[in-house]
Amino acid sequence: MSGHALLNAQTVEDCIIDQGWEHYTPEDHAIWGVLFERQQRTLRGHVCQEYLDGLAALGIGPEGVPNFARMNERLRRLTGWEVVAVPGLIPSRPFFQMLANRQFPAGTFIRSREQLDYLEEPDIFHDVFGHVPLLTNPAYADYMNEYGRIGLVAVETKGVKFLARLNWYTIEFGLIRKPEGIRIYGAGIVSSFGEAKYVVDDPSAHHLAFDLERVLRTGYYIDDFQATYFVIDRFEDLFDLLRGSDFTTRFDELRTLPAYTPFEILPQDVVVRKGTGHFWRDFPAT
Ligand code: HBI
Ligand code: FE
Repeated sequence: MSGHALLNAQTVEDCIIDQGWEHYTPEDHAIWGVLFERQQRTLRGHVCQEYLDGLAALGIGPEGVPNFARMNERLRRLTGWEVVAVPGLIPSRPFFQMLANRQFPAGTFIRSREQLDYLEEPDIFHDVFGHVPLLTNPAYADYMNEYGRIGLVAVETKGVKFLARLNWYTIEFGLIRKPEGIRIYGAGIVSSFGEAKYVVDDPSAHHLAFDLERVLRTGYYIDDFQATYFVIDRFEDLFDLLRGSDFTTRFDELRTLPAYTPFEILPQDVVVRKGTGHFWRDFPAT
């Protein structure tokens, strides 16, 4: 399917393609292995146990690019989710519709050896290694499903911007507090060598207790490490927050309120760790 056709794709059926697993080359599988091994080492002791349990339950390992059909046999049995192949970023409506159907859209291409560290668009390593393992966790799986359902409301009520922030600060860059310490669960961190090291080693960023209103009002930059990460206590809390909200009126209200920058700490914030801001010392004052 061409990029142009995809721009107008409005239905789930328009966006789903065949993974074509048999077409991956030995080099593709080797790149997966390099990424997998390196990231396993980086994440050890820093990623949440639910993530590691998911990897194991789905049989995702260093051998090569996962075969969606085989992975889906296990995933469907665990939480009713399945991974479907898409040609890259897809429009919001079919994206949310898939999540509402318990279908997770994943890209099929894998980065080249020259791009191991940075990519403009998510590839199969980000989508599958980053996102799919936690879909084996019932609470996380339900949250993702509810996010899709509310996303469909957002498409009709000009609320996608707010849901994108929620997605950013949970699914992509979320942290979770465990008895053993702060752990990573966001796919954008899990699948990134640089950001995972930064989260573990660098004291620059703030860690703030997750608050739905706060997150819906906080902007973000897509091309740098985060200045603030929001910390949840349990995956169940995310689902409960969404289910208890009337989002139609919420979006109307949110549009009238100013946004926060990713750099500031507000008087009402519950600070888990105050960052040094060192990484952004050259940023214009906010
Ligand atoms: N498409 N493949 C893909 N993956 C995404 O994460 C994605 C998308 N299209 C739209 C979209 N995300 C955003 O609209 C939401 O995250 C808000
Ligand atoms: Fe992602």
